[in-house]
Amino acid sequence: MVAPSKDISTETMSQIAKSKDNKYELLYFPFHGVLPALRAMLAISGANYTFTHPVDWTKEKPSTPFGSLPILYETDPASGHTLELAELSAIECYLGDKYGWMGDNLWERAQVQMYHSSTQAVFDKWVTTVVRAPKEHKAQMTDIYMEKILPEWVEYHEKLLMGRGCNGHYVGDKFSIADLKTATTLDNLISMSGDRFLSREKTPAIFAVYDAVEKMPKYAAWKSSPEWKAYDELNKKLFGF
Ligand SMILES: N[C@@H](CCC(=O)N[C@@H](CS)C(=O)NCC(=O)O)C(=O)O
Repeated sequence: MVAPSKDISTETMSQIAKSKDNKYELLYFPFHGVLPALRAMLAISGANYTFTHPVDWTKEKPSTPFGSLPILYETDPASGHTLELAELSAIECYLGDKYGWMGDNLWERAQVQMYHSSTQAVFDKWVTTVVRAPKEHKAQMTDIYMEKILPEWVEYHEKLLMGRGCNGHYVGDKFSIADLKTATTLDNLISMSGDRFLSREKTPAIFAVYDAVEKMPKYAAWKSSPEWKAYDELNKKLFGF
């Protein structure tokens, strides 16, 4: 865990944030958790980055902004100054802006955030309703998720992507963090529900997004790396998906 610089102005921070030559450290637990899209963003960015894990989380927690992970540390090699950014969606949008994955204008950016947020929500609901449910309510909460929450996300996203021409993108004809969030979340959703709701036959438009992301060479390389597989293994062992 790098110590963030506290004695520099927000103007200096903003200058540092503009550079693509900075070194990133992304701190999170050693499983996928909520990070598949964020880790993939760094993996495909071409940036200089490392993925690190807490050594003793109980001790480290109080010195983090909100007592939770992920946190992105970004160090400017010239000055040695380090910026610290917490909160998953804030980090994803920040990197999305930096690498051109937020659409091409203000309205497209808002649309990208809208689709990204809807998909993040369907995953977060799985965590809050099912993963964190007390043992005696788990089956009931799983039913609620499978009968209502997931099918609703599937139905609405399939319909809107069909309406956009089923071209593999949520906004325009360009890759964005909305596409990436759906592709990475789909791995989890399929792991939870098999082909009950999601398949190339039932949801071709959602799969067009998935396939477009999977075809990106840097993304494919990241997903077949030993590091990705180690996160996947621990995720399945701890959470079953
Ligand atoms: N609002 C935070 C929530 C992140 C979160 O829930 N992190 C969990 C892991 S997925 C965490 O840090 N848990 C450890 C703890 O709360 O002590 C975000 O979006 O980044």
